Amino acid sequence: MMVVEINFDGLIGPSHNYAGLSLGNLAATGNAGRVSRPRAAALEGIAKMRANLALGLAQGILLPHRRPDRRWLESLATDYERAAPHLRAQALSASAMWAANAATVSPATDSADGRCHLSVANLVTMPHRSHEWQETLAQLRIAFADPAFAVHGPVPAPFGDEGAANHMRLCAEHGSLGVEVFVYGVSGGPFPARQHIEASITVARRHELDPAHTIFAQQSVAAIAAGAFHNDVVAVANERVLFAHEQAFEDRDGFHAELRAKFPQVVIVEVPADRVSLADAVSSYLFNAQLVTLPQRGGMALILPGEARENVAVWTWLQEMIAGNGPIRRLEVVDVRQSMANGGGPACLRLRVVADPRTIDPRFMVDENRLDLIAGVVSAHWPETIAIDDIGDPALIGRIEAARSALLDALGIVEFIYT
Ligand code: SUG
Repeated sequence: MMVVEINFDGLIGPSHNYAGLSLGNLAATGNAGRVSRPRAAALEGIAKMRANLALGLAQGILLPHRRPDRRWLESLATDYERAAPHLRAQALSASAMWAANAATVSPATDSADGRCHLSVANLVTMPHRSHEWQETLAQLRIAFADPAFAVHGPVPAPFGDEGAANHMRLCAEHGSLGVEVFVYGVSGGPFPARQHIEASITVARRHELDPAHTIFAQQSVAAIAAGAFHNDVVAVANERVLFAHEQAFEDRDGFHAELRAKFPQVVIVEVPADRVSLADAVSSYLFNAQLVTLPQRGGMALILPGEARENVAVWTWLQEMIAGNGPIRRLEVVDVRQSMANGGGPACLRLRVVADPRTIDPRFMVDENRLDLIAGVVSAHWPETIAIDDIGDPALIGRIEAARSALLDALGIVEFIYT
């Protein structure tokens, strides 16, 4: 069995727009009303997947959901044509692209039953994301139908669960026993805490994790207030490395001590607040990088958004880090500007699953040829632009629905409906 880390990227859907729906996500609220470019957005995401393939990484894909979500509107006793403007925008959002919020994943080695567990995230805090889980779950059930996996439904409301964006795993190598870190927020600041400890504990129990290898850590109140609506905006882990901002965790010292006790090999690469402020970390998405182990060359690379290179404090710090002797040896810069303007960086766009690729439905794995096919559909069918005033235009809605159908046809995937 060949167990590797596979990154499943959410393909950016044809309804990608800037409606400013996420309170506490400064990029999304700051860009509200801007004209979006769904075709360019999806092609940027595809280019990122190609760059990861070129590094020798295994790459999967999750598909855009039906938008507008007519079933959701029906459950609210309305339809797209008659719905209030805010409900229309919430029904149309392409937010399922941020696959780091699709589910929390525990590899088979960490679970008492020896299966890889996936718990779909309920995303209940934000209305536009609260209706994602049904189609995500339907897809996960297809992609991970093999008995090597256990796919779980959502944690019940009102306990907010935002999936892998608030979960990190440290291990000697991907296929060995890991320590899983669940990061939760506490309400009371200016912005909502989207991950509740009750949800994190539920997921850990369902995944049959060993408490000796599990940590629950509170995200810092200051980080949420600075716009880090998910922990993956201020920290990322890969194998034995934790890369984090000094102010990411409420009890930094206590968390480090527990982590060192449970995983003595850990290497903590910390960025001091006096070198990079929380504000710079949030605006540059320095920590929303994909931290990956390079299969061909060894060592680790940080796959960063272009915005990190544009921030002088961040780029200077990164240059010094690379010149040193740390575990992160290489910086790769990708352009995901369209997603970034809604607060989604390279790491938000992907869900990591450690598994044998042969146990996954091959329609959810991609190589260059399959990406060519997808890029062809995107170029032919995705709208070039969406202005916020267009979202009531029936012609645009027809185009969005037809674009997604064309993609499913091209990939040979029948509609995934949650039942
Ligand atoms: O949930 N933005 C997303 C961004 C998610 C980023 N994911 C991670 N950090 N893993 C969110 O806030 C904006 C959509 C809008 O306003 O239309 C949005 O949902």
